[in-house]
Amino acid sequence: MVSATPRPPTRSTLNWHLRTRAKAPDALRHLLVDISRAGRDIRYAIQTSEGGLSGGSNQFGEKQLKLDVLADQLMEHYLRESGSVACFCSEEHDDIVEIDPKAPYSVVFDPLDGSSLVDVNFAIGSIFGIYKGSEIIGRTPREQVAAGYILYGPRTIFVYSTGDGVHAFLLSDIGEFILLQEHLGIGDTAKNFSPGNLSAIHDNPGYKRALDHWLEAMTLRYSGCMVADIHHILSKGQGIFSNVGGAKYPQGKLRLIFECGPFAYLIEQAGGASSDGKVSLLDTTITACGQRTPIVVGSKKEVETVVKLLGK
Ligand code: P6P
Repeated sequence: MVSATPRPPTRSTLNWHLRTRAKAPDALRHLLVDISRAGRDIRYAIQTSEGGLSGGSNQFGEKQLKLDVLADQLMEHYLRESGSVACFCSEEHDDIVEIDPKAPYSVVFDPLDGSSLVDVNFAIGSIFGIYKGSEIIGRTPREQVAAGYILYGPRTIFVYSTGDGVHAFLLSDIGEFILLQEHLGIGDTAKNFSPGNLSAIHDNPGYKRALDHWLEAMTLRYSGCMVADIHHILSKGQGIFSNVGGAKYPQGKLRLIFECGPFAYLIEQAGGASSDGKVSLLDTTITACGQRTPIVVGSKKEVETVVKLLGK
């Protein structure tokens, strides 16, 4: 007799979780597994490729490392191979890349966030967001049907949400992502703070007020890689991450489309909050690939406190 509720296999794989827990449409399930395969190959490239500059620059004028280009090529390869991608927007491409307008999904991604930290052997990551249809500009991050990241640290972790909680998987010895934790949650109060673009305190008095507030009773946890720093919040179940405007980056350093939007989706799915200093980042309209936005994400009560301090 076939059991009514599917029992988890001995090792709950990402594919099993997407099919039986998330109940993701097949095309989305396959796309997420393909993105995880790109992550598996990017991790191998990080561990085995030579370092150094590629000689090129990205749309932001940032010098590209050979690894930036390779990670982008690997992600593009798997997106094209999936057959499910209408177009994509990558930090390493100047504009949106069309693939197949009849395909069901569009993907935004930062193929290797924090890549400048690879030579100091810090954890770095890939970030992605998925939208239904072939349009990205004009959408809001709330319209994402999935978002996630792959963290390349001592362990390689794949984290995703399709709108029913945030779930983490560990890359196993045989190259499969095996379920590590379901429904990661974020409590309302924070003990740790992760302050990016900290030089902004010199010309953003609200950010200086927030820093003084954090230094009173909280503990700094900051690596310089957004993926690692926000994974710290999801893993510990508390914390606050920020990167807000100052003289050098008036809107903060981070991009809405492939950094802040996916993380706002994940953090709010885990019970936390996100803000651009005024409203939830999920409700910010995407107007351009290179659009930057202030970001404050993490424990709900702490985000509320910091937004008040920024706006005073
Ligand atoms: P800051 C890495 O280059 C990155 O894009 C994010 O991963 C990280 O949070 C931020 O920049 C670091 O900013 O101001 O600390 O150098």
